Amino acid sequence: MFSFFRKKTAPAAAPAAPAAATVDSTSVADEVGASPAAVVATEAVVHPVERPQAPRSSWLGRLKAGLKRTGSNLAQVFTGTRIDDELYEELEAALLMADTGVAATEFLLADLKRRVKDTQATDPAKVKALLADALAELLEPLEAELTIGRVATPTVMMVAGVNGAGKTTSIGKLTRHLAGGGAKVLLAAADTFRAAAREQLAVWADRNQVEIVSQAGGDPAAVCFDAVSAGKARGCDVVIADTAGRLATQAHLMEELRKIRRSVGRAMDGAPHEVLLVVDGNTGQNALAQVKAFDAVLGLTGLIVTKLDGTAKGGVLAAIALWGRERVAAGGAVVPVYFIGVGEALEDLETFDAREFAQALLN
Ligand SMILES: Nc1nc2c(ncn2[C@@H]2O[C@H](COP(=O)(O)OP(=O)(O)OP(=O)(O)O)[C@@H](O)[C@H]2O)c(=O)[nH]1
Ligand SMILES: [Mg+2]
Repeated sequence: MFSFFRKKTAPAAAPAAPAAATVDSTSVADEVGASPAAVVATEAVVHPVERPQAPRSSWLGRLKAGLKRTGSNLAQVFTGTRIDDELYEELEAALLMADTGVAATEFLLADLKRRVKDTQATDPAKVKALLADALAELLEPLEAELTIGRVATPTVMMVAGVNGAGKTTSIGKLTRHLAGGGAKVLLAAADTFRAAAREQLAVWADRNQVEIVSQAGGDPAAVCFDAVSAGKARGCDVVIADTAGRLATQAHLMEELRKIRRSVGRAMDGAPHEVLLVVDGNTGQNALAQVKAFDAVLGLTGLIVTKLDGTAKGGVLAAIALWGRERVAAGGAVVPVYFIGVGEALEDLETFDAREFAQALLN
């Protein structure tokens, strides 16, 4: 089993990959109704590259800087000397301003009041610490490590999200960590319509020296089928499909995602093993709406929340966590936040830590 973001050193030498150059995908194409996908960049596959990892503390600084405004708005609430209705009203407003949403704000306020009562706190500064506890506890179920090779090999991941959420960039960053850890990665450019999208993914594949399956203007489901078949045939550890951005309201495009999911399942039993949604942390409550809508269509297994280094307010994570609780209460599984994005560079992807996040938010 492979576990990422824990493993800092690359293995000594990667076995040379077979120089497979084509995918025999005639039957594939027949099945999903498209011509075989072209395979590009098929040199020796895994070259674990040891790049210096940014220390976690500097990453946390960027997160804190991104969430600064929320932090100072929330901190302002606790500068008085009394714990009274006014404090709770100001806190409610600050949480709503931070994109926490009505339900999660109500949940946090009720939880906080309970904690204040239990601890008989009298100092607003103590209430702030109790809020950090309440928030960390709410967010805690979102913490999980993405593992590969646990269920099957290759581990097949499908990545979806609205336009510009940061899917391709996040895949590039993730690939870097996977390849850096010695995993053999294959990327599938399922955004077949835009040449720029294919090229963007190809650049990430090139940088990370991994293979990519890509095809101009073809059927995204066929490309993914071919990629998974190639991943199996070539002994890859991971296959990651980068899909085109779309709104959850575009029914035909959501249907296309379903089709991709199905064709991946036909290429390999049990695949996709991960269905990841990438959401832009700046989109506030809209991010929660995206999570719900994509989950309803695809059945999500994890999230990547990007752009938390910018003007994001961060509260939406609490809203997502509350939604997750309801999902679990209804018999579903947790949809964890595997990673958060805190910048555009390769190393700007980190695992989600509830306590750190709560502290960054209440900076
Ligand atoms: N600041 C910041 N920018 C990011 C982050 N993640 C992605 N971006 C930027 O967001 C923009 C869009 O990223 P893409 O990866 O192309 O987004 P996408 O979801 O693949 O977009 P489409 O394929 O067009 O739907 C790029 O300029 C990225 O550099 C992040 O964590 N922080
Ligand atoms: Mg993209």
